[in-house]
Amino acid sequence: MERTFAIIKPDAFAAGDAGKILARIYAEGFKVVGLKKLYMSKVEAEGFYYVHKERPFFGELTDFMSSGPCVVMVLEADGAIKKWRDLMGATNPAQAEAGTLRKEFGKSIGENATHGSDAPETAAFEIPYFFSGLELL
Ligand code: 3AN
Repeated sequence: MERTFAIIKPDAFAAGDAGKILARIYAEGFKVVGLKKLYMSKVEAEGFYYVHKERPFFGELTDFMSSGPCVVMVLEADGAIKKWRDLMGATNPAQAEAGTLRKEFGKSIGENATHGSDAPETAAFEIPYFFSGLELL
């Protein structure tokens, strides 16, 4: 079993799509090991996305992620990292395949409804950024 870190981003949460996204997560067979709503500060968003700090969209990305509440989760499944990224679809919703979450709920490359760890090392940083061990029992 593998764990990955996932976010229902502020755009999808504000649109009232969190329940529909969670229903898809369960339907696809993930175990939800951790889940909470939070309202990230700008500094917290900058820390989370520090690997992107040199990218031109870093300011826009961290403004957006701290623009409203989101839902952070730890999902468990066989091959959870790839399985969740497949369910999310391409970063740009316009290029995401039919049936993916970003196709259905994303608005743009920045406001794309969901986040998921892209590798085991990323998950190993992202999970403890938001969750303590006690929250994942
Ligand atoms: P992914 O989330 O699919 O791994 P990355 O790692 O390329 O995509 O980008 C990290 C986040 O930065 C994405 N979730 C996306 O919302 C945002 N992002 C990527 N490219 C752009 C862009 N050109 N303009 C605004 N935001 C972007």
